[in-house]
Amino acid sequence: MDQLTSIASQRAWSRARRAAGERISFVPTMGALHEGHLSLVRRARQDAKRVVVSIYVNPTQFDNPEDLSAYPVTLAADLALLEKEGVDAVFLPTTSEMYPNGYCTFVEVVGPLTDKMCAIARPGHFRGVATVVTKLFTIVEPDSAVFGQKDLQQVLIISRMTGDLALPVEVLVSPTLRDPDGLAMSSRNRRLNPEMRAKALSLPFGLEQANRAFKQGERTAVKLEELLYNELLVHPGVDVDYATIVELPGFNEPEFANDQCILAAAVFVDGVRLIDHIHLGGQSLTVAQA
Ligand code: PAJ
Repeated sequence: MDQLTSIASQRAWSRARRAAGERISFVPTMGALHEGHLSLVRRARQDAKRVVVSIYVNPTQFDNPEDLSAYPVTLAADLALLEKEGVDAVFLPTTSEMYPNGYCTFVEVVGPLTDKMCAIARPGHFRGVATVVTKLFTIVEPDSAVFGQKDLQQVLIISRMTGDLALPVEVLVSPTLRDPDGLAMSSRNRRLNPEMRAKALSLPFGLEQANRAFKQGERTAVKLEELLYNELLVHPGVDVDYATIVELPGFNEPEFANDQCILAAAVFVDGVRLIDHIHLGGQSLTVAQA
């Protein structure tokens, strides 16, 4: 597995592979890798002969400096996992190259995708994501890139941006991986002690309660959202950032839900921010909670 730390070396690596007629699939990450990330690597492997993974904790997408400094870094373990997956190259850029002194260029997606949910709670977050992903695409020059459905708003924004800017990258979406107890895997889960984790399970549990009500005929969006709030708010230390029903693909907030809708939420569990969503009418979640 090649480790590349400069833009020039990654670009040269990619160009040599493409000159040899090899397809490249790319998985951008911020490290602290778990099985969810590895499932994206496997999806990339199905798509292309060569797989590149980047590990970079992108400072411009953190609206809160404490969140950035608390972000877990586990590089040696990450590299061992990627090596085992047969990844061809890992790109480990430096901030001095990604954001050189005087950096002042950003990519911003506007409109319904960025006027609600995580965009409200985390001002500038998606601008940072869109900017770093655009830059990574121009460095790695992949044929395809794989993103997790777990970060649904993120992948919709990236798909939109890639299409709008005619970037020559196929955006692939991979399903959310969950731990056996039902919690969506996330690098932030490392910060949950057992008590916090039990509280965090109210998120997938509440989503499933709402999904069940939807399947039984409830369509009023606020009522479905309320079912989720009711599960979340009984736990001291759980703060709800948002719980919102949006309709795909337009990302509007309907008064009445239908089977094109998702219920998405972000919560703080004793200060740790977690997100999750469920497709209403879709597959049920099994959650280990009373
Ligand atoms: P990070 O949070 O490290 O996630 C990297 C990729 O893994 C994202 O596409 C995310 O959706 C996916 N992922 C995370 N948890 C997952 C799970 N449980 N199941 C499936 N996929 C999962 O998202 C980012 O990094 C950054 O914003 C990035 C795109 C790298 C830009 O900096």
